[in-house]
Amino acid sequence: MDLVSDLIDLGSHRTMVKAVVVLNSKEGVSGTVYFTQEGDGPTTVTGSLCGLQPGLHGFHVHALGDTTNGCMSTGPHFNPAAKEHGAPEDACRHAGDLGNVTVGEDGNVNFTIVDNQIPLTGPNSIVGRAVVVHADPDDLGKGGHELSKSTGNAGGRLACGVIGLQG
Ligand SMILES: [Cu+2]
Ligand SMILES: [Zn+2]
Repeated sequence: MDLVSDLIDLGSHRTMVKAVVVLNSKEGVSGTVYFTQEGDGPTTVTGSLCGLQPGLHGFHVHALGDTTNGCMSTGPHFNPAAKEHGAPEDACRHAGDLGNVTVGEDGNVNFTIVDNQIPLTGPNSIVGRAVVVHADPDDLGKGGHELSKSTGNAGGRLACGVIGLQG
């Protein structure tokens, strides 16, 4: 089935919204992440990243689409419900808490995440905010570090980009 007939099948009250972010960094990390959402359903996140150290890297939506000072000006994790940091599957989490991506020995990762807290429309839309990939694993709020409940102690901000609408 091609894209046009897919859109028609969704009907007038179930529209498909798409967004994309291109990530880059001085450290040589790059990648592209796509977002799609049908109606009020979950958002599917499909990405590929390269140039990372093997292992786990924290992966979040940060509140601001401001890269005037690189990834440092993208603000904290997107948190419209004013909760503590957590795992994607936790009831208590920031909306932007997408957990970790697991990078292979070749420095690359391809991943798909399906999540209910990162809509592409409405008051809590993530469009215009930033995706950030971190240097270290996100401890998902459970590491006992003073930063666990705010950032997951995920370390430096290696790469980021601003989420924009896609046609
Ligand atoms: Cu982050
Ligand atoms: Zn968080």
